[in-house]
Amino acid sequence: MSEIPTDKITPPEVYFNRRELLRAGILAGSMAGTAALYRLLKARPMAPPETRKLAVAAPARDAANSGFAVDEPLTSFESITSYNNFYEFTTSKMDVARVAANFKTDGWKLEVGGLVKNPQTLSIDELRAISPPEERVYRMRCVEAWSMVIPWAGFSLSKLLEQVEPLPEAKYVAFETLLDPTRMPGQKTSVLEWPYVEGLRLDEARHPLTILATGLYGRELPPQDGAPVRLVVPWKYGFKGIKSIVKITLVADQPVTSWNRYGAEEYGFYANVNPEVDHPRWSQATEQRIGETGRRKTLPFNGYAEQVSHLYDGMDLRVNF
Ligand SMILES: Nc1nc2c(c(=O)[nH]1)N[C@H]1C(S)=C(S)[C@@H](COP(=O)(O)O)O[C@H]1N2
Ligand SMILES: [Mo]
Repeated sequence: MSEIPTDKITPPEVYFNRRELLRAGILAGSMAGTAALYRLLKARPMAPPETRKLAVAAPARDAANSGFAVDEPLTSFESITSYNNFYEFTTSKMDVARVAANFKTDGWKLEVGGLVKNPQTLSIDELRAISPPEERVYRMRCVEAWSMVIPWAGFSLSKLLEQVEPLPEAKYVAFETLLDPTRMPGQKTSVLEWPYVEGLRLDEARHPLTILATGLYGRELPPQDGAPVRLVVPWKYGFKGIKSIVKITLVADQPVTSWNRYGAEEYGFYANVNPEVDHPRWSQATEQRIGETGRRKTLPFNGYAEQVSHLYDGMDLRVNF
């Protein structure tokens, strides 16, 4: 916590929701309870705010109109970095930060190739040099029906694609996470097939809302959120946002994706947020915004319909879910 200015530290009762407080056996609002919670937080290894600060460009003036900044309260840094899905480390959300804490990303290389004119292998500094990190405040809706609002730092994937120049035969973009069970202990289990893979149609990948993020809350991504670089596609379920990417390949055919391979009836390739198409085992009509009590209505395309619905004109979204 030492590098966060004191005035930026959110009191825990603000970012832990009531259920978490009750589960911890602590009554919100009481002085004794608050003191006990501070002790609990000190005792458990918190999300590492030690990642370096990033220079993040202010959002464009028309940001709100184009969907680059959502006008809803931000989810706290602590919640974003302590409640995670990252099966390469553990399937236990509240433990990802601890298990991933020592994940080193020094010397990271991102390979971009396939059906392109200029294949490239980039360091993270070279990647950031393509376009300075911009702030993008997006809703994130997990398929499990919880959601957050996250201030990412990143840039439109389209800028990287322009640089490698896709060939006319390229129709999809395939993404791959690092495969290294010595550094990612969850890869010693077979909960998923490794490496984690994801994919987008080329026009989805080129949409200005689709970003490669290298930071959040003005700092480099911590390991648990996908350091050093992850995909963010705000109108799709969170699992499309593949973390710790080492490879991006332009391809002709729809690529295999991890969750679709795991269960095609439950997880489609498109995975656009859609309150009208339920998961076979639960409703997608509402969601739990982390840090709030009560539920919110889930919005078509996660609230980005104006920006993206045209990409799916003429498609049956119940078939192509
Ligand atoms: N490589 C990889 N990427 C992943 C996952 C994962 O397990 N492995 N989980 C996905 C899921 S299900 C979600 S909801 C988001 C969670 O991102 P967050 O932990 O930063 O909130 O990451 C996605 N990206
Ligand atoms: Mo998710």
